[in-house]
Amino acid sequence: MYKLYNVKAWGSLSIHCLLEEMEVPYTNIWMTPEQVRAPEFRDISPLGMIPALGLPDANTIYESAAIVSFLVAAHPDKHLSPELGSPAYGEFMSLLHFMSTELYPTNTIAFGESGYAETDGQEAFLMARARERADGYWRFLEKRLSASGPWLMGREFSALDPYVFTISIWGRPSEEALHAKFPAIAKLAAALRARAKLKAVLEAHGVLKVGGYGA
Ligand SMILES: N[C@@H](CCC(=O)N[C@@H](CS)C(=O)NCC(=O)O)C(=O)O
Repeated sequence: MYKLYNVKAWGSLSIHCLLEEMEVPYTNIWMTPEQVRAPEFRDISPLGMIPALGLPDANTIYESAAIVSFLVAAHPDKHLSPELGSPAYGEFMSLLHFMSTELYPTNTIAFGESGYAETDGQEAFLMARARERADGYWRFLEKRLSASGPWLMGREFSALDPYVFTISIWGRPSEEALHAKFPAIAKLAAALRARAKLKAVLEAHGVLKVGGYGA
């Protein structure tokens, strides 16, 4: 059985949604930010980060994109990605890695959590530049969704959708403001919130309603 190390409305939300959509057995381990930051947690997740997923053989994997890739490859019968190795799978992987290596960390900096700034002025500068860059990334996703939505892979819901949804709830200056700027992202978020399999999870993370993260 999988073990999900989970913090409310943190990056583990996307994996939590994926496990629910897949209907595979897992144990959910709710953690506080303090528990995540405790040195002992690094024995499980070496960078001290969420999400981390314990595998049935007791190894734990980390990095959200690696966890998504692992789960869709381990459970191809759940159809939460295009067929492994197909051209559409290549497109899926491009989007997944774009989101994990560009959008996610840029968003973290836009939040004021760069870890690079020494002064408030530097932090404000970094936040403004990161928000601008994140807007460009959202525009790219918005364009794709407007042309071939409602989901990131078109008509088929996939593991990419809870992933982008999770980043969108952290929208800056707010989720509402992100939705006002990017209507196709707002539409995806509404459609995801309407999925019966995800309601309980979203409720547990406090994000069933728009703006739940900042509330
Ligand atoms: N590259 C990592 C980033 C994960 C990440 O930034 N996680 C944040 C929560 S959303 C975290 O665990 N932060 C630790 C902390 O704030 O102490 C991934 O994609 O899994």
